Amino acid sequence: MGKDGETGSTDGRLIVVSNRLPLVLSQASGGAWHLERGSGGLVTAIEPVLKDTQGVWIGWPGLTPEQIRDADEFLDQKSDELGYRVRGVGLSPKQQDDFYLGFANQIIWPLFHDFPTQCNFDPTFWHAYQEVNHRFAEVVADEARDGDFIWVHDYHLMSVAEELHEKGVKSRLGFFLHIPFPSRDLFLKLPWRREVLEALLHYDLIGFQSDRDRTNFVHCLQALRPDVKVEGRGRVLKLEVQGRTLGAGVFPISIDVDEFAGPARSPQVSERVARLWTEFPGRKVILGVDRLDYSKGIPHKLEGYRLALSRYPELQEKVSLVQLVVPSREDIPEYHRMKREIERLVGQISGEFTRPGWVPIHYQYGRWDRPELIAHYRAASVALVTPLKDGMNLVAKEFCSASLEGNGVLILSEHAGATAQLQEDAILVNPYDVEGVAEAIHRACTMPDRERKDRMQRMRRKIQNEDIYWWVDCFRNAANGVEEAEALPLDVYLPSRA
Ligand code: ADQ
Repeated sequence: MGKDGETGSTDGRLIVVSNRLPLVLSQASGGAWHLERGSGGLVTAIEPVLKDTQGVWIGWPGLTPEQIRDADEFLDQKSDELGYRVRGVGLSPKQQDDFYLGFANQIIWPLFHDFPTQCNFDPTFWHAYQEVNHRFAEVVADEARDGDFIWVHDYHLMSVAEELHEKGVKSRLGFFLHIPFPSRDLFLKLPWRREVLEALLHYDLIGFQSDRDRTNFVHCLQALRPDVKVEGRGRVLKLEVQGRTLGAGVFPISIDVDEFAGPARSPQVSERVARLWTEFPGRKVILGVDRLDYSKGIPHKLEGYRLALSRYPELQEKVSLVQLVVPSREDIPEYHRMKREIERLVGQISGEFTRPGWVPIHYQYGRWDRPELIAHYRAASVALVTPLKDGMNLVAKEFCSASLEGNGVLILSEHAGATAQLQEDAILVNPYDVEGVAEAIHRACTMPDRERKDRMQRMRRKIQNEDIYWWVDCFRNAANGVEEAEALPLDVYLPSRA
């Protein structure tokens, strides 16, 4: 369903399957269950379709199978209030370790983000992955009817369609990969490369964030399944697999623009923005917001900033970097090491450049609430979004949407999926090129006002036109074989254009 309530084009119900349910379940000491609804653009955009089709959302609410049995009745009651059904899948502590922290986050995540040396190819992780995908499929099969459309999300659940086919489920099946798909040479390092690729071919539609990812997927098919015929061009390619036809599409995910632009105008946020400007008098705020993850390239960014301050001394006392690092995957030792490395660099930069009355870097490890995040987006003159690799990167789009003054400059990694859409107007950098990042910081901080405004206006328009509602419609239409009314040229990023 479009944002303004236009009718979507599917017949049966929508069944969404994701590793996490978009809600947090907790139990008080007396045993009573409590539910907190999740937020975010994806939930906001999918909920109306779930309500409209009396759909179901299936996922792991952070509970064990025993706790799920206990919470089942409560979830059923809540389903009435939510307007769609929620079904929880329970995972034992061992499954949480081996499937989630193991296969998903120590194999697929690093490999698909180009960090093969971070991978721990422990075979027990693969067995847990299969077991958990099997368990998810059991719950989905229990819910599914023939006319339903089952939409599975992300790398945790690549084998669900295959499991469903083994159970004889006939509903149509879509899959969206939120993270990048790796190049052929990297994918071939996966000990279970054939199994994973074959599993994906069980979906009727496979969605990728960008043309880069889909091209990599097609190259992997050519290496491992040369019998698969690939036809067509544009948003959705046709794959012929032993008499079956499926689609491989490009659907760049986005945000609900009003969730950022609206609050950015509110008195609460406006007041906070004014205060931020007085806290940084006469200075430009350069903003970084990243989850703690090696794929986000935080140390590289800090090195680029350090070089900018020494190579362009006129920036000193005129800019401050505000870097928020959001805690994530704290159970994995590598993330602790990375945090120490970031804090060491922050300490060094502060020690090197701080002057009375000026601190070059304001580092925070924690979470901001929505108004605080939006106030920072709006107050910042420059956003430094420099992941080493990213499926999309929503921070880039959120910054543009909240940039009400319209004069923010986006410095964006060419390895983020968002680059395909924003390449004309962001300042693109290769995050591994520290000198290039330093130069981009200088360019952003000295860009004439007119140019900043023109670039930001075009990016805001693009994000508005291709928002999260557009994304949901695009995917569902493709799943229904509906051709785009207006075949828009696909945004493709090629470094030769930069
Ligand atoms: P992530 O790796 O989590 O997502 P990203 O797209 O940047 O990366 O999204 C981060 C989200 O966290 C943003 O929506 C942001 O607002 C939110 N966030 C950041 N700081 C916060 C804070 N302090 N408090 C609350 N929320 C905060 C994965 C892929 C990405 C892909 C998304 C969506 O890795 O490439 O863009 O999924 O498909």
